[in-house]
Formats: sequence, structure tokens, C-alpha cells
Amino acid sequence: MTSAKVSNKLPKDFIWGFATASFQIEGSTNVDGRGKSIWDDFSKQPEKTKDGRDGDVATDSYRLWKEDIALLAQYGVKYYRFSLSWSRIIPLGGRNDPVNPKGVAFYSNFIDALLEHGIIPFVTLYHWDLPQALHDRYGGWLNKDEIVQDYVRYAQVCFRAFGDRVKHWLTVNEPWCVSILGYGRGVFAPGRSSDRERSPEGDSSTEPWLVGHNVILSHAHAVRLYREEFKAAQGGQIGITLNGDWAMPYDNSPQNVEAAQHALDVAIGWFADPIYLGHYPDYMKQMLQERLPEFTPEELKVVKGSSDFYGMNTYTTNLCRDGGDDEFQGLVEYTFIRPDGTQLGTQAHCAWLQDYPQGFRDLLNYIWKRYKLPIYVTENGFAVKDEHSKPIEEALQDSDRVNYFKGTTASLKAAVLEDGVDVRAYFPWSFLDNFEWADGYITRFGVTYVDYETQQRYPKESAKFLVKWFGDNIDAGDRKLQ
Ligand code: GBH
Repeated sequence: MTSAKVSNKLPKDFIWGFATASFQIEGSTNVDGRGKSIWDDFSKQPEKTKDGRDGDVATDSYRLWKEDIALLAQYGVKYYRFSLSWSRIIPLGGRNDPVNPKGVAFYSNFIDALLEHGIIPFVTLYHWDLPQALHDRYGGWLNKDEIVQDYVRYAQVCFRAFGDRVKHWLTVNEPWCVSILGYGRGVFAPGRSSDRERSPEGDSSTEPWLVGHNVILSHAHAVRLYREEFKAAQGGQIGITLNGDWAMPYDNSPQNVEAAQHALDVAIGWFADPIYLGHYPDYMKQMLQERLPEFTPEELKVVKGSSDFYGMNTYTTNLCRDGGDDEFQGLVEYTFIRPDGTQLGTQAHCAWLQDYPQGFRDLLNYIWKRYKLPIYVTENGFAVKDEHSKPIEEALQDSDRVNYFKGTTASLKAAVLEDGVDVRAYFPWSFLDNFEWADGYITRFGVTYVDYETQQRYPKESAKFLVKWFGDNIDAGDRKLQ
């Protein structure tokens, strides 16, 4: 008898490519009718970014988009994940505001060019750049009745304009960051917080939970619209993508084992539990009591099951210890230092990131067991320490990033082939060094080095490693039966 040889590769249709986001790369914030987003003004306020720089130029990708696509094609990616700028498409943002034909044309041409190069678009509708006008008019994400309708209309414009060619949609990137960093810690736009040194207004004890709730509803109503009015004709998939790092108990004590679960409940379960399971985590209800909004039964019907897959952005692992007063981490303290004093892994340029590939494998297993849907890893990456101050030739030898990706790709493969986790996509973050939000241009996540003086792009070793790795580790489909 003949039998198919068990492949030691990822399946033929495994999705891989690099990822970016509109405000981090486009620049040209003032052309072709684009309206302002909340990041435009925020990044220009004193001390909001580490280097005092803003997104006006970024990697200049609005002008250099043909070169970007040529480089993606040179890398040989199958997919490209990028986001649309709401304020290019509807400059004032609202459901009764005009659509900007130049904004639509830009993305339409971009999508056509990707497809001509054999690259499949994977499109995020919202990666943090809310039209400023919506924030000014009614408080943006704080205002449920307005934002849900405005977001759904924006999504509808995009499905209509691009859905004939776009078959992979992400509604929102990382709602935890939108809520906590924008309305709790106040470190991201719109920068609201109870900390009066940081922000003239805001209430960190209530606003983030309200914003999270409204983001979930906006996402869910856009998915409903897609399923009811577009899916049959366009045949695409739609879902949300959540940030979330693995949470590992600091030690075996019961309270720290429990703390790790609490950390996951707030980082991930806050959004994933309602969307995939139909309710907020009990721990969040217990922690927040009446500060956690409730879904009406009608809302829950729209929310539950509103994602075709599990979209995962993940970077690191936190050792978790019970205690502290940080609700945004579930009243859990994070550390990278093990009880024996050793570090968990190689330190990145940003304080929150160390390299620990086993955590990626553990997280994939946890998500698969809990939510039981195919997983699309839509971001994973590393920022090499002090890369910004190295000469280019040295920065291109990004061995800490190469090691990071060696580890995470090995974990990816082990999760799929040994653990049986249904992972279908992997997008390293990021295609290019870019505007790293509050870090400005100091922290670099790119597999491609960008010289911000010349806007020249230079492939780093990590890009070469990943291109080769996916070439070697995805089934070509021509394996003969034995
Ligand atoms: C991603 O978020 C973003 O989607 C992407 O745009 C960004 O460029 C990339 O990360 C690299 O940063 O200590 O309060 O500053 C990753 C998830 C969650 C990681 C919040 C940083 C720090 C919180 N992020 N975390 S804080």
C-alpha cells in the first residue's frame, strides 16, 4: 500500500508576508484631500514622541509605493498586510461626510499593483488613525451611538470600493492598545488619562473600558454588514486582530499561577471572550464591577461569533506575579527577571520586549484550545537595541532579530506540526523601519532598514532569513506519494 508521506513543512496554502500600518509609513499627511487623524496633532504635541518627530514623512510610502511593491515582490512574499487610512478615504470621517475619490483611487491602484505582482492584499481597516474630526465632534471612540455608525459606514465604503479584490479583512488592530494606551495610560493618541500632567482631561478608571466596548461593537457591526451584504458576492474572510503576549507564572505558587490567567483575561480575554465565546471574562467583571459596560442581548448576538479566525499580534512573554494596582494588566506585575535572577531572553530596544520563543508556542496552544478557530499571526517582531545609532552596514547585520525569528518560526512550525495547532498565517512586523508611535523613529522594527535622510531601503539579514525560511518550509505541493 502506498501512503502519503507526512510532510515536515507548513501546508502549501500557508499565508506569509510582511506587515505595516498606514500612519507608520505613508507620510504625505497633507495631500490629495486627506483629513487629519488623531495621530497628526498628537505626535506634534511636545514630548509625545521620544524624538519629538511626527508622521508627516514617515517612510514616504504614499509617494514611494511603487518601490515598496517592487521590494515586496523582490522578497517574494505571497501576501502583504497593510492598513487603510480612514481620513484619506473619508477626510472628516462621518457617515454623512463625503468620500474622497483621490484617497479611494490611491488604495485601489495600490491593490491592483500588488495583484499584478502576484501579492495578495491583507487589509486592516483601522490601525489607530481615527479621523480627528470624529474625536472633536463627539469624542470619537467614547461615543457608542455615533462611532459604531460612522465606523460601519467607513467599512462599507471600503468593502464596496475594494472588496472585489480584497478577500482578507481585519476590522481593528489591537483594541487593547486603542483603549488602554489611548484612554488609560494616555501614551498614544488621543492621549486621554487621569494623569493631569499628561492630559487636561480623561478618566482612566472608566474610559478605557467604555472604548473597548465600543470598539467591539463597531467591529461586530462591520462584520455583520460584510456577511449580510458583501460576503456572498465577494467571498472574503473578515475578523479582528488582538495584541497579547504569553503570560507565564513567575513561580509555581498558586497565586502567581492565577495571576498569569488574570493577565491573559485582561490582555486577551477582554476582547476574545465576548467575540468568540459570547461574554466578558468573569475576572474582568469582578475587577471592574459596574465600570465594565454590559452588552444587551441584541448586541451579544452581533458580537458572538463575529470573527472568522483568531487574529494574533504577539511579541513577547511576561513573567507574572500577583499584585500591584495596574488594572490594565489585571492587577498583575510583569517582569523579565526569573526568580534565580536570570533574564528571560535577549532584551530589545523597547523595555517591554524580550525574546522568548517558547512563549509563542505556548500562546498558540492556549489560543487554539480556548477559542478553537484557525489562527492568523498578523504581527510578530523584534527591535534590536540601539539599531538607530549604528552605521547602516552594522544595522543590516541584525543578528538579535535573526535569532528572534529563528526562534519564533521554529515555534510556529512545532505548534503546527507537533502540537496540531491550526495556524494559517504569519506576518513578521514590519516590512520597513517606520514611525514607531510614541517611540518616534528611534525604535526600529523593520526587516528592511530605512535611511530617513534618503528614504533608501536596505534589506537586513532578518529579511533574507525569513524569505529563505518560508521558501524552505512551505510545502511546494509537488511532493510525490510514496
Ligand atoms: C504593535 O503593537 C502595533 O500593532 C504596531 O503598530 C507597532 O509598530 C508594533 O507593535 C511594535 O511596537 O508599556 O504602556 O508602552 C504591539 C503590542 C502592546 C506592544 C503595548 C507594546 C507596550 C505598552 N503593544 N506594549 S506600554
